[in-house]
Amino acid sequence: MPISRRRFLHAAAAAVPLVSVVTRLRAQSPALPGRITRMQSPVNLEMNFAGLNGFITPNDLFYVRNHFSQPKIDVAAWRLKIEGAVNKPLELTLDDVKELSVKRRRLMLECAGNGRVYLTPAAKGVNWQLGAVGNADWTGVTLADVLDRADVKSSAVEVVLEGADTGVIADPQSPGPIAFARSLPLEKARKPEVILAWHMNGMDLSPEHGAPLRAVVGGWYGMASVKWLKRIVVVEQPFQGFFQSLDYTYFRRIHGLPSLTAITAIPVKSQIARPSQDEIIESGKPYKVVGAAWAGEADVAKMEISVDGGKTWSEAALSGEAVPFCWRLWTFMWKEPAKGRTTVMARATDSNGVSQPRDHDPDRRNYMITHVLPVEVEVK
Ligand SMILES: Nc1nc2c(c(=O)[nH]1)N[C@H]1C(S)=C(S)[C@@H](COP(=O)(O)O)O[C@H]1N2
Ligand SMILES: [Mo]
Repeated sequence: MPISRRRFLHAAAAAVPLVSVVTRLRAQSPALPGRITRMQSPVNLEMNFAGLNGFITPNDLFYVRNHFSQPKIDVAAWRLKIEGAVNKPLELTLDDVKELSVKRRRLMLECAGNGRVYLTPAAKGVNWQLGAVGNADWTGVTLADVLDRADVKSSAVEVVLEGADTGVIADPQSPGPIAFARSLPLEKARKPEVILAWHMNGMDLSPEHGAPLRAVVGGWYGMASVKWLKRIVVVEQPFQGFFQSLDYTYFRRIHGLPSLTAITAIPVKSQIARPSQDEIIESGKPYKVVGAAWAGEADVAKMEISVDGGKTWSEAALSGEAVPFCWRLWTFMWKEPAKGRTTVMARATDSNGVSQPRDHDPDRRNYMITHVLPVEVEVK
């Protein structure tokens, strides 16, 4: 059960010694509520992943990734424009958007730089630990329905999503302020897992998560899920914007030639929520190792844990049913932790038989960090 701030404050106010309140909360979840600030301006916040305690990430714990400062939007004046290679250009109010067929989708988001702090040598970019990932219920309309209304021309190849936030990039210097924008090939844009949402976990989308309307692109890294959506441009040539030709690219080998390519789908990955680094574990007592695993457009097929630094592996239990484009929680009972220092590791395998790599592939630059991460603990 999630620990609400109110419960925490209520217990504290009831004059229970704070130490015992904290101990009790930690017994349920080792992390107290709240996010970790990674950058003050623009605001970048991550969840404390050690506090993972449910399939859905509460809105106020859900990470925030901003490249520019949050735009101020007057919803009454706001319009969504759909233009470019369409037969019927549109300008929709939020109410117009809501008139289309309303869909609910459970989809997770992960920043392509999640886990960057674990790269050696230290990499450029926001130094996320494990918390730039979350899973939510979204309410909106499919991008496909919006595109159908605009009647896309047969010459179209991609759909560019443009946000209302703008800023100047220093390195390399941008031609003045540019907007955050990303494109989707038409094929992905028309998939049912791509929606334009105004509700997150049953609540109005908050300004930090992209109000009044944002894209959520299931199975792809977070940069595709453009917030504060203001314009959809259907194009007849692949888009080469900053956030997919310079930022958010990796080297794909074409006949041995490394070629900068836009990052898209999330490869298989798992993260250990508990224990965390340097946690002290009681010897001889069963310890429940918990975490989450995900696989982008595929499913998680197998989850394995090692409590001896990767020498031997045992299968962990996947909880519940697989929900497409969401993470899957897992648990592993470590029956008899033996005294000493040891390393816990987790490794997921997806439905295509692909497992997490041992090491970070340098072709991925400072993105797509999915290699197995060791968690060192002390058993006493
Ligand atoms: N307009 C706009 N959309 C954006 C971004 C942004 O900076 N501006 N950041 C992207 C990135 S890199 C990620 S990981 C997700 C994060 O969504 P969240 O802040 O709601 O968690 O939003 C994406 N959409
Ligand atoms: Mo991101």
